Amino acid sequence: MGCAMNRIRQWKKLLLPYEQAVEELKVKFKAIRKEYRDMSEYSPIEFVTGRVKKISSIIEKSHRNGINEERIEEEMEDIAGIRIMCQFQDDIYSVVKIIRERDGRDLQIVYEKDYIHNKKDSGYKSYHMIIKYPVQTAYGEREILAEIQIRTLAMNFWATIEHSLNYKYKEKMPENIKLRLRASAEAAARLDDEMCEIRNEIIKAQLLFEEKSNIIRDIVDSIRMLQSTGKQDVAMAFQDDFDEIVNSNDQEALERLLNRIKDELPTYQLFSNDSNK
Ligand code: 0O2
Ligand code: 0O2
Repeated sequence: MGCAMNRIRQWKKLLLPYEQAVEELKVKFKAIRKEYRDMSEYSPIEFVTGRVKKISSIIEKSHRNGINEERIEEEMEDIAGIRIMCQFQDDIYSVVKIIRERDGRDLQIVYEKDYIHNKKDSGYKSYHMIIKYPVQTAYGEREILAEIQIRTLAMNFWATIEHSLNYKYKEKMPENIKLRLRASAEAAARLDDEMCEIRNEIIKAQLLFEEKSNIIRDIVDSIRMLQSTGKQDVAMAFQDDFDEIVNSNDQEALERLLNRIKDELPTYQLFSNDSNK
């Protein structure tokens, strides 16, 4: 009993820094996406997920790959896993560039695997980066290994389904299912190529939407700010103007309104004076 409790504590102690690393890395990559979106710019990151490998999968993988239990931390590279999804294949390389620029700063790249240009026999396509990441723990700094997988939405759809079938059949996947999966991987790749063809059109539409929602956010914030500075009547008048045009498709009218409100805000004058210096 005591021995079993000890094992559980050992696993917990081993996995805690990985849990922290996954949380930190998720926050960092989500922040990149938010920054682009808030600036009405295109984000190569669509969404981010992360997980710590399950104890049962760690044990199974260590047996499969002949990793000694004492060497798990040095030799198992994906106990901490981050997955970054992109809309288009080109975005994957933009994300790779962003991560490379951080090499030697908050993370260290150990090596990279390009399964986009060299897809696996299964049909699997993703870009993998193995990194070293320092975590500050109650017991001091721990440097852990983590795997970042970067893929498109279509590749993610395929890989998620294929992974669950692999889990079911292990090494004994029936030949006809294997063939179908390979064919659907090709269909996913064709979908990515098609989307790439109309990439600019899609991005333009998305940016337009993002820009409009950012302007509306700024108008609402500014009217609230006007109210809090005591200019109730002016704020009410702007609110009426806003209600009139908010459902129209007239982005220029929204921008003009925002500028008129900004002119009434003393803080904005302060900012514009600063930027003129
Ligand atoms: P937001 O505002 O939706 O971006 P978590 O701990 O929840 O942050 P976890 O557990 O690693 O993350 O992964 P989870 O819960 O599977 O999904 C993480 C984020 O990815 C969630 O958003 C999901 O909404 C988002 N997500 C999952 N699948 C898709 C998808 O197919 N398309 C899109 N666009 N997003 C998806 P957040 O981070 O909670 O917040
Ligand atoms: P999880 O947590 O279940 O996703 P190995 O895993 O030993 O074959 P290696 O060198 O450790 O090989 O890593 P590799 O093959 O570069 O990438 C490992 C991870 O990539 C896998 O983790 C999967 O998440 C993903 N992956 C690789 N090949 C495929 C594939 O053919 N189909 C799918 N769906 N995913 C793949 P694990 O180990 O499966 O763990």
